[in-house]
Amino acid sequence: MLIKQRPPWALPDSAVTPKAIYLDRRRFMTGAIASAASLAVPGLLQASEKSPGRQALDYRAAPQFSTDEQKTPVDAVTAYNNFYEFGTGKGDPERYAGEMSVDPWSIEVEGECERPGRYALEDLLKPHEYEERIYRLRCVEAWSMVIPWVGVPLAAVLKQLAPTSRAKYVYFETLHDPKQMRGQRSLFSTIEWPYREGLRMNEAMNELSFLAVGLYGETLPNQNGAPIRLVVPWKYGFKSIKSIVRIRFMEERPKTSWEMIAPNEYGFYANVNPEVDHPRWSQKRERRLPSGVLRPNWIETIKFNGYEEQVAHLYKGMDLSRYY
Ligand SMILES: Nc1nc2c(c(=O)[nH]1)N[C@H]1C(S)=C(S)[C@@H](COP(=O)(O)O)O[C@H]1N2
Ligand SMILES: [Mo]
Repeated sequence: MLIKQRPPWALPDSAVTPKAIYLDRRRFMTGAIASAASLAVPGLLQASEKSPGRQALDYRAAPQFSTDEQKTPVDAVTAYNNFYEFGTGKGDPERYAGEMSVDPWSIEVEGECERPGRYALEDLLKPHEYEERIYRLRCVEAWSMVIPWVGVPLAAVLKQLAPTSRAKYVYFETLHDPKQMRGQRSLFSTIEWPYREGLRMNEAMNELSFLAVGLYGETLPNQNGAPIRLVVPWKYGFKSIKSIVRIRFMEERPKTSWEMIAPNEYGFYANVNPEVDHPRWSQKRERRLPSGVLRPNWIETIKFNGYEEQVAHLYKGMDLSRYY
């Protein structure tokens, strides 16, 4: 296990969550009166109503990975999405991701590791305790959210697979199944399926890298990448690949989807950086959702999305305007 020190930006969960919800969450965690708790907690009830198939998860809060910023309401988190497998409109994933079946689910593990093979998702997750982490998510399109994820540290899962010393990168793929994913049947898609992403090994092992299986205390809605997706909070959202079916340890840097489409616009690193503009728009500011025409809610973008202290050391000596 990593030994965690409380970083200075940490706040206890009780400071960012209304007290009634906080108290009820404690009851949830001890497994007591789950149904009574959901009646008493409007936030959770709302989440269940949105996606009737969602299950409550057992997890412990990880307050050292929290923020005092306001969480984005669950309605926005689950209705304004990027998941091109179901279409390019922000509402398409909520509308169509229900056409994907996520149970049973397995992940193929391959490449430079000592325990390759096909793992049922439950088996991969069994050794780990779920935790909640409230992270900012900053899309390259200049909007952002604050999302309470539930899941496990990526490092813990990768260590269990025993990468060899030749593993310098880890690569991920999303499900490719045009029968279930209507966006993959589209003739106009720019993405060469499956959706692909990757991290350098030391980025993947960083304490912030996370595999989410839930949000707002319940299993992930399909549109957010059920049953398991990556969350890399200091990078643009496209790195946080959804509905993962393959993990490959590699010696060479993998080809990743957005870099394949437009390498001059989307780099492999994709670290949030207000000093490096996208060729077609500024990255200095972002719309914090919910945002509307009358209240666009523009805020300043922060380098590494505010996680500089945890990750800046990974890029020492690198020219971030070249390795964007
Ligand atoms: N497989 C897959 N993963 C994906 C995407 C996608 O289109 N397909 N979009 C990415 C982008 S651009 C963003 S901003 C985030 C959005 O995550 P959310 O919808 O849960 O907010 O998912 C990322 N993961
Ligand atoms: Mo994005």
